[in-house]
Amino acid sequence: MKYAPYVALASGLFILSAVGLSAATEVIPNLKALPASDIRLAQSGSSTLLRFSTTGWNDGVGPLEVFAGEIDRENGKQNVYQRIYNTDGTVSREPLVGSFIWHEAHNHFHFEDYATYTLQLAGAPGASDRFGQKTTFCIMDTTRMNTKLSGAPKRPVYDTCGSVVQGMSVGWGDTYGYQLAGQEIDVTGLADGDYKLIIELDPKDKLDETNEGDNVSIIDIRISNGTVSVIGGGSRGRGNH
Ligand SMILES: [Ca+2]
Ligand SMILES: [Ca+2]
Ligand SMILES: [Zn+2]
Repeated sequence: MKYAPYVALASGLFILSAVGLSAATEVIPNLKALPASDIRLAQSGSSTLLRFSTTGWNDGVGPLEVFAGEIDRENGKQNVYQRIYNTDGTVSREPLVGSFIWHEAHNHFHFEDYATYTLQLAGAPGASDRFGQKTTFCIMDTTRMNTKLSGAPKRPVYDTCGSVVQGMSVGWGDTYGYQLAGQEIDVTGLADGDYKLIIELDPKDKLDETNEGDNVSIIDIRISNGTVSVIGGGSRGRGNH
């Protein structure tokens, strides 16, 4: 029994450190994709483009924040890390989540692998899918979605397209308007018919979120005689870059 006090002391320390760890809980964001909005056909030279607005928003418990790190010597791109905070405002961890790349047409840095756009022939998936070009984003608070959520600021926090820090606050969304470069799928020569326009956010699951299962939105559209109409699942977009 000589060593019993030491055992008691050791287990007491263990309990203290376990309590200490649980006091600092991570506040993790959650991206959600709204259905595409402002859907229209536009002619560009000899190409026909399906243009649309995209809104993703954060209904998680913490901000989505990414920041630029060092240049990756392998690919020459700027590494981007996600900053995950604790409830007490301290930083919990900063995992590597991708790259910032310079977007010539937008004239600012974009976060890679933020979203993918797919047009799928309804009833025959895979038969005639068309894809948007690689979609990159400047992430920022452009659209107030639900500022009644716990931790949601009343005003935008990430209000510029930063070259070092970008983010999306709790309760805020980021809308990319249909007129912006990249907000299109080439539908030249596509047969009239019903299609599903699918938006997937964080398709490579680089960003840590509370729910990885709500990142896809689908809207049913009909393309006929040079016009496009929504036939199900729609919503109206707000705000713009
Ligand atoms: Ca999500
Ligand atoms: Ca994710
Ligand atoms: Zn941009």
